[in-house]
Amino acid sequence: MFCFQCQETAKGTGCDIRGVCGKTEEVAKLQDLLVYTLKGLSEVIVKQNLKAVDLSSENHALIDGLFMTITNANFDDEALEKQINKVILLRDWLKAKGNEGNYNRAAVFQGGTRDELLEKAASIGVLSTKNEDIRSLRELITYGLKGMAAYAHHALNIGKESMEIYDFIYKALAATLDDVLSADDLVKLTLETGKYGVDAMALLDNANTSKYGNPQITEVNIGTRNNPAILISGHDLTDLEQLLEQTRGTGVDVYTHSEMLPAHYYPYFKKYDNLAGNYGNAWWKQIDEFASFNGPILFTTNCIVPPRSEEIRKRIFTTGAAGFPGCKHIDSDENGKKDFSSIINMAKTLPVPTQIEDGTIVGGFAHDQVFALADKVVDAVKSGAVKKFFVMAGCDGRMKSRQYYTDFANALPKDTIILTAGCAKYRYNKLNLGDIGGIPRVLDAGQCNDSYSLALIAMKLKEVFQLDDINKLPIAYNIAWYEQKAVIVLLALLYLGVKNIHLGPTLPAFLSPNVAKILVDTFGIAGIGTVEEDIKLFLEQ
Ligand code: FSO
Ligand code: SF4
Repeated sequence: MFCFQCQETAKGTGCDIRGVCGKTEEVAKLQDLLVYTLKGLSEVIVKQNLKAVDLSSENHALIDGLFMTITNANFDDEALEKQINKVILLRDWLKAKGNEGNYNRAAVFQGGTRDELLEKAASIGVLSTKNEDIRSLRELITYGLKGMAAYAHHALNIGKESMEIYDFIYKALAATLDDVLSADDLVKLTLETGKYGVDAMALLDNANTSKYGNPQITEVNIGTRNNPAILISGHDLTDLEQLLEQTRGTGVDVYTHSEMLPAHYYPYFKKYDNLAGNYGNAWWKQIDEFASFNGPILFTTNCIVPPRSEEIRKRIFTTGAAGFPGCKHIDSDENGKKDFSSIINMAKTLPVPTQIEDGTIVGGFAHDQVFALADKVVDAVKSGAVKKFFVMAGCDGRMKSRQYYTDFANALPKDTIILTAGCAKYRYNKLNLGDIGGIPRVLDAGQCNDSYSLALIAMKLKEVFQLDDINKLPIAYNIAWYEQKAVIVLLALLYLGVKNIHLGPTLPAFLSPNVAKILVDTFGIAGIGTVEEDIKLFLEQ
């Protein structure tokens, strides 16, 4: 195996024996083969000039499959094998209907036994592209597409789709097989991926807000109540909605975990008095926090950490693109309905959650809410009460070096405001950094995809201050990344013209020196230094 798609990759270069995330060699190979099969399907669609609007099963298999290969989403070898075989069937069905073309191996290889699949996987992994710059760009695009697929998947669950996004994913995946394309061609495609990343985040924003309303400033309880409970993790709001409906009146509470926290900000969910609060912190702390939660846990997406004990494994359920061997997976029926009764029944038999924190945290500063406060924000900037905004969005992770973000937030001057989104927030959302004239110093817009809100806020400020360039705003970008959704967020920000983004705690291992240089020279991308140096640098910018 060889995988270097996330920030925690072994030795900062690549996992080659077993994933730091817990992915086994077998799962890593099946994931590689699934991506390869999707590339083959894409090539058939592109070469036959088919359009997403005339496809449906293929579109959904495409985004499901990509999502299943995101870091920490799906560790289930059987589910991955099933998806590979499904994609091969779809691919061959399209080939049989159209002209026999001159296809890449990815579009012609046949399935087989598990051993045959693994043998095939061994020859098509990341390292099979020998030129390191081409490899770097192909992977950068592929990872961006994985993030895009995750966002498109959530939007689809709410009934919103974009054929343009699907068409682009087919085009871009097929392009990663094309040996004729130069590094320059792939750089252009990388930037185009950012454009569709903006579109995917806009699609999901529209899906979320049209169904659940615009996020509002909300205080979320982080303590516990005295009822049996279910913890729901991941990003999918439709799963939360169904779980809340099914637990209503049963005496079972529901707590959000990690990236599900922002669900509390949506008006729609405020009617559920069984939505009790948020339990715990960012994904990687689940190792301890699931033990003290006591009740069942539902993963709607990543980030799953392999459970430490059989007792905890039995309490974990997965749905959608998430999966873990030995954990019950709950599929939807043909109408998208999921039956969560087994989780609810289990919750009733287990002890109530052990309280680990108390008090509240505040969030809900997505675009609409911030626009409503625009006058106050603009006055605060004009009067000098707010000197600078720091976009500190993205992900959290296990590395000790991420303490930097807590220290950075603590060390920021009191006349600065942090704009956050994603699970990165847990490094500073409980610090009590105070407020500036009633505006909290940490404004949480929501999940990682809600970085889109932060971009809209920046564009609104550019308009209000009548600037010709988004980079002239008093906004600095100090972003933490972990997995591939952060890659699409980054590409989207680059497409929107944001320069001088600092990315940490380490730069991606999949950037070759030449590709990294392009990002540095063209966009001013940089890593992080010490807190003191970086704050000085940012304040001088
Ligand atoms: Fe975090 Fe995990 Fe949301 Fe990611 S929980 S790390 S970027 O899945 O998607 O922010
Ligand atoms: Fe390693 Fe990250 Fe890949 Fe897991 S996802 S195998 S930790 S690089």
